[in-house]
Amino acid sequence: MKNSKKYYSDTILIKNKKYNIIMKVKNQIILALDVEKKIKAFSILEKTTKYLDTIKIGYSLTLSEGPKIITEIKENFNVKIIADFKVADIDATNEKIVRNTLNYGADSIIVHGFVGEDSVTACKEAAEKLNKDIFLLTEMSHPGADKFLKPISLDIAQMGVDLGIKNYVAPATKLDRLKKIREIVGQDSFIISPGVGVQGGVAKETLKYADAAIIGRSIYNSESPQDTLKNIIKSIS
Ligand code: FNU
Repeated sequence: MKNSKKYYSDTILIKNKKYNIIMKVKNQIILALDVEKKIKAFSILEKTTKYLDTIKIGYSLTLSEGPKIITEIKENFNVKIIADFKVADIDATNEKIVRNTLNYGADSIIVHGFVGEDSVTACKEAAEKLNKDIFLLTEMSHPGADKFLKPISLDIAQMGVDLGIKNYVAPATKLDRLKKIREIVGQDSFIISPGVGVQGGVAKETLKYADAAIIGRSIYNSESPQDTLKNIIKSIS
């Protein structure tokens, strides 16, 4: 699909051949639903799913409500779920984490790259067996990532390319880095970018290099999540 600005790919296997299914991220915004209670999560989703169709959930919600929250959200809302579990273990353990998470209904899962090729490959293969896909985390958005992750993040992106990974996470707070990562992974890859809003990133700037912006607190902590979301969408169109 040519317009990589609006889609991320999901790999399926047909007759042992890999194909990329293209999934749309509505309005190029992914909601990071880092609330801790189901009631709050559902309330935010009720207010926002008119304007978005992809959400990211992480440990905040899954540890307090249990992993079945993934299934429950899928049953009640028409959204794609990216599980932000930043998987970073040995290959055998990674395989179990990815398989279980995707079996709960997540459409995709975020995986750390710094653990290396064998660990990442285990995640990729586990996802592909379920006709799903992973996002490879290259560099992170917070200042502390500059010390250990920044020196290796471009190598992580290159490793992703070498492994045939199509979906990446790269920071909205460090546009020079995001740009470099885009150059490495190419225009056909799909980059989602956290750090817009509270962490200082700006959606419009981020989307010059990324395909979708991940936004959490600015939306779910605002008095009117739907108005905030509408304003962000207006700012990027
Ligand atoms: P908000 N997140 C991040 N930086 O912020 N997955 C990264 O480098 C990264 C992430 C997540 O600041 C973070 O955990 F790889 O409230 C949170 O869920 O907009 C979201 O992106 C940002 O949330």
